[in-house]
Amino acid sequence: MSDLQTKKPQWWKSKDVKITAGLWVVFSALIAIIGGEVNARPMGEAASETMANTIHIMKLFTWVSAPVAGLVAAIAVKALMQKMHFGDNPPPEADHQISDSPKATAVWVIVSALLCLFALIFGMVILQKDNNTLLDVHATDIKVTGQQWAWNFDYSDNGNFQSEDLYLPVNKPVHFHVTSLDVVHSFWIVQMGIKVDANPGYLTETAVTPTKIGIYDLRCAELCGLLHAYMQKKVHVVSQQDYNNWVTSHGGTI
Ligand SMILES: [Cu+2]
Repeated sequence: MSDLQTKKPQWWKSKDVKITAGLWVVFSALIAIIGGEVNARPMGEAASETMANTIHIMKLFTWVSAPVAGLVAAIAVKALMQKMHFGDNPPPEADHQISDSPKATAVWVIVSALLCLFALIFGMVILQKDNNTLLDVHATDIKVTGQQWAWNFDYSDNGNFQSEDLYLPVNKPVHFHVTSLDVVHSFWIVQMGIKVDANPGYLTETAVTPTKIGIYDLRCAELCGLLHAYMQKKVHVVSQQDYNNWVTSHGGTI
């Protein structure tokens, strides 16, 4: 003890700190890779900029927060490895170097505040980008009606014909006006990263620009009764020419 009182302890040179730092690096890398890369893979390839942004922001936030989670995990595991106590004697008093240190508290508070600010600002920029499609006056308007357990589409900009199939032209913004005839459903185009509740008596809105020709999944994302799991459809994203042909073959106009 007398040594500690006369000489400032160089805590960062202690074996405990070195082991904790090593664990911190390992846990941070594991959390970043599993949380970011592995989790993003089952989401599939993005079929819109909205989805690409969603995947990007999910990976970025995971990478940024991984060192925080990694540090907590490292300290917890190190404490569990070391502070086991056997026998009848009480354990020695804990060392309060970090919890009593104003410097450590300041670093923790400032780093947390900066991370929150980063998440807030970056998230708002992405949200604003996504909302731009909603305001696009050239977007194709489609009314979406959910009911137990099917989806119907009114192509209001193409002669107002109705269809049970959802066809969209590639690289053209689409504005969905969503409602329900019975209970609450949720309109979710998985690979395009858009989802909005379908409420009876109300219109909710979402918009997207499909960027890849292909067949994608539309699912109901709100438990809506017995056959909820089957309330799904395919979304066909086609070229403008194929879209025009499909519309006219269903009695619509271009
Ligand atoms: Cu449902």
